[in-house]
Amino acid sequence: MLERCRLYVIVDRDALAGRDPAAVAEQVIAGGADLIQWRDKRAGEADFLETARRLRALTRERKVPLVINDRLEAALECGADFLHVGHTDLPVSEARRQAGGRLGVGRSTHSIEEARQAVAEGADYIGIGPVFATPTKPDTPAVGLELVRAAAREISVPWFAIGGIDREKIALVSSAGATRVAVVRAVTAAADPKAAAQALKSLLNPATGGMV
Ligand code: 3NM
Repeated sequence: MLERCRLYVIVDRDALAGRDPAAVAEQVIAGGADLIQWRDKRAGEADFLETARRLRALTRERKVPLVINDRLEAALECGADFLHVGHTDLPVSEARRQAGGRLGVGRSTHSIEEARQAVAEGADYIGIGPVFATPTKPDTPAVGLELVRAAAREISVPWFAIGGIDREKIALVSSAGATRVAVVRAVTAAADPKAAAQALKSLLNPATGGMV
């Protein structure tokens, strides 16, 4: 399922400027997003879960896998496909155990050592970043394109370059070897999220105009 995923869009409440997460997700999927994550670091549990359920209904209908950031209970309750954990959160194997095998697990990594460790722990996919400095994750320093090159050389599970990637910078991460990217602002904060997703997707797949 993840093998074919190229454009991963993280719907983060903080980037939406008050817009409805499900409405934005719908446009993003129409623009070609292959994977959707729901992320809200500040919402209360009930609020988070309510949106998670709406996103689950939408993504199920559109046949797009849903990832839940960080909240195992909500991921199980809404019937998500994956849980995404940060490097300092639960180890992948522990998250998988607590989910009783009902969720795939993705992990953020910020160095080649962390990436290797996540793969060894059995992550289904990993994030590699932040490639460029980003206000969406302000406390994590940029790792640069060298880590993208290293991942391209040796990481065997699907991996997504993330952090500060937009229409201009996507060419840099592609030429460093990334075939998958994850974004927040470049798509969900755009005036036209569908067009923004289409543009990124076509830049990832220049030969096919984004139809892969
Ligand atoms: N995780 P934007 S970077 C949520 O490196 C997140 O693990 C990162 O947002 C990591 O596309 C990041 O707006 C923020 O820069 C990505």
